[in-house]
Amino acid sequence: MVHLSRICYRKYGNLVDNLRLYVRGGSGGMGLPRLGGQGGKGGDVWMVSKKEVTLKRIKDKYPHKRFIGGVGANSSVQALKGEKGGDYELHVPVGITVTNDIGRVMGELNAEGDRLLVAKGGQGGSFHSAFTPSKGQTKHIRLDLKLIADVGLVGFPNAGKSSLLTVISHASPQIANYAFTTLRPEIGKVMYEDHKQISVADLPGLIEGAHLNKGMGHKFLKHVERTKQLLFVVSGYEYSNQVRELELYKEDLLSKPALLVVNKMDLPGAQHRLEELQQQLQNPEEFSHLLPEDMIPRTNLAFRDVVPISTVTGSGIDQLKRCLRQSLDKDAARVTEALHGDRLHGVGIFPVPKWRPEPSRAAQSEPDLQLV
Ligand SMILES: Nc1nc2c(ncn2[C@@H]2O[C@H](COP(=O)(O)OP(=O)(O)OP(=O)(O)O)[C@@H](O)[C@H]2O)c(=O)[nH]1
Ligand SMILES: [Mg+2]
Repeated sequence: MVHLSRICYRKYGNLVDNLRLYVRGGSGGMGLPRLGGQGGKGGDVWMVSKKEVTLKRIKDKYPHKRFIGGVGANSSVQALKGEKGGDYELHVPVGITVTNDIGRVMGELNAEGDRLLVAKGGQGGSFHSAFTPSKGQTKHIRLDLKLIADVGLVGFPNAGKSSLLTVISHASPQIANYAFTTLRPEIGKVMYEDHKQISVADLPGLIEGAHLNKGMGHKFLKHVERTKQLLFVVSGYEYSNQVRELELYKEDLLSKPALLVVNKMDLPGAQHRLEELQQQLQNPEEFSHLLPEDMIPRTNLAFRDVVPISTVTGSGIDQLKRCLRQSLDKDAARVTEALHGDRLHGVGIFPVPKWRPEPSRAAQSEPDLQLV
């Protein structure tokens, strides 16, 4: 059994990032023509966000994925106005976009306890409808997770992204010496001594032409969009091609904080490659002649840290975990301070700002390179 579940995990990955559901409001109750009685309204279907819920849990718990509001009570001699049918409340994760069948966004659930009405119950039968009740709304809706992980692994096939996830977390993605071993995102949790966790998404390899949908192309890039920070994994000098691919797809992606990991430091010649890479990062224009004109990144991406590692010997792994944590904590503090500032503005207090937004990467002339 354990073996079987492991096979399923391997094949399908552990992430459910979207779910399609059938929702229907309850039908209204029958009216009572003889006494002019009105049937009860059908129950509505609501999505309510809760922190502890995941899409995977919904999928496992409700394999039928059908959610229907209660039927309104018929009008009777004892109760001329029939009782309303019960509302159905489905608990969904925080950070969800809900779209209908034709792709129109119905709403977003961004904070614990947010509620969204997705299917209204039908009206009870009454004088106006010749005492015939109406049916509830019927819809297929789609739930999409807005953010799949704190950190997304970006790198060419075979760079060692899945190997890295295996050594920093308990996840066990498939590892093999051929391209495109990973076809779906796999999420691993990195644990820290203070019990804080950060989530890291192992993504399919990125190849040249991904912005034109080559390889896993757009599927890959969509996942990258839904992570807070990027961790580039290279085993040579290929980072600039990847930067260019992201840039060609959506320039905004490069405004995410990024770190660089140089993997396979156990292999012969790795130290020499690392030194060259450092020079390239410090003076990218000196190396631009090595790339075709259309593959030279226009944005000078400044990595917050550059960490040499080996997933085989374990060297540099603890450093990397520290850097990831620091980088996420830094941004979390920035967001909290910004929110705090906004709230004070709301009540008419204007604090002197203690932080300035980071200048855009394109505007930075010197890369903020720090080798650890
Ligand atoms: N020598 C050495 N080999 C490594 C290291 N890390 C990974 N590898 C090997 O590199 C190969 C590819 O590793 P994966 O982790 O599957 O690479 P990936 O980036 O996930 O590849 P895709 O899923 O195809 O994109 C495997 O044969 C690994 O054993 C390392 O630090 N040193
Ligand atoms: Mg992989």
